[in-house]
Amino acid sequence: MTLNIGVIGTGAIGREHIRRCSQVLQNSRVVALNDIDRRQCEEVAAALQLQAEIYDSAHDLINAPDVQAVLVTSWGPTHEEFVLAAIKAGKAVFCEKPLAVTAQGCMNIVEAEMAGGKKRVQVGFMRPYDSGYRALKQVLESGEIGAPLMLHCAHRNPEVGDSYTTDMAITDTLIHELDVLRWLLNDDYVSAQVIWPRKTRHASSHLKDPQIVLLETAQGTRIDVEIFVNCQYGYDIQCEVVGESGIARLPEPVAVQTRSNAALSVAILTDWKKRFIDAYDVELQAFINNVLADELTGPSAWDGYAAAVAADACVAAQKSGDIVQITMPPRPAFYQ
Ligand code: NAD
Ligand code: ISE
Repeated sequence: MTLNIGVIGTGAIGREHIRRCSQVLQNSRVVALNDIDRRQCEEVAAALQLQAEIYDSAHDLINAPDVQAVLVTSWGPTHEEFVLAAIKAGKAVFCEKPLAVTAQGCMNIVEAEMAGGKKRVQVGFMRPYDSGYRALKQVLESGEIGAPLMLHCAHRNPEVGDSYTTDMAITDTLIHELDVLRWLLNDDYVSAQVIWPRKTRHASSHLKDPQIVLLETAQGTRIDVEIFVNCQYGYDIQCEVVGESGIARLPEPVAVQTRSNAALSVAILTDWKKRFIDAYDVELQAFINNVLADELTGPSAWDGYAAAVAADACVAAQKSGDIVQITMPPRPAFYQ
């Protein structure tokens, strides 16, 4: 069986996912494309030799009879509208992070999905599909290092464009840690605080960079995440768990070590697309398989909501400088 997919948004990650769904993964075919910039769809279709219909309206794509599942890879503020439309059309939808730009927007999706009585949404949180994070979780669950007491994490990008704003460090960047750490610890956040180191001269005048987010979980684990989006040297994701009787670290991506010119070196990646390339493949293959098997099991609309609630608190903490409480309603049985 082959799943016919329609993709809304043919920018950076949209193109990556179209390539995967049409050239890398099993049992999928991209049959429809939409973007507010129609030329981009034409370019992608030509570059990948796709036989895909190009729609001028995302809603027409969602409702097209031959589109069985929708990938939403457009700009964040459009996600809520397109995911709600896919749910209404009774179609499975894979939505890139963030599920919606506010917690209320995510809750609207949760409510619509529950009202429809069936899970149709997978959020594009790929890190739980990364082999490194999976191995780290296995160590934690084995009990080898005891209970997790503290986590020291970093999310570093070499640079960002001028349109990147201080709150995007939370809603666009930290959101991955907000999801994966909650999954890793099997815990929820109860408070957030943001503190500001000296600003780098490489950040644009309106951007505060770096920043450190301090999180506390319901079980009392303390987490610090450094977000540094103009670090210059590479795309670097770090996660160290300090347990009662040992330390566990996220493995580095595989890279060849060289000895030359009187130096011992290992290259550091610079492109986020490469750092989690396998995880993106695995998450989307899981989505395709699960839609075909009629049972979604990946990061859910509830996970999207939980990350958004924490993100809202972090943005409030950025603005106030205070420790902001994070309160989640109980998880509905639908998402157990
Ligand atoms: P991008 O700007 O390169 O692409 C976004 C595309 O959406 C553009 O082509 C734009 O024309 C299109 N678009 C905007 N409004 C639209 C509308 N109303 N209808 C149809 N198309 C519309 O951005 P990107 O880097 O590809 O990011 C897209 C989404 O994917 C964002 O939500 C981003 O956070 C997420 N993302 C996730 C990851 C990840 O690691 N999971 C990585 C990068 C981006
Ligand atoms: C980007 O949108 C992503 O989602 C990447 O995974 C992330 O690392 C980067 O910081 C974001 O800008």
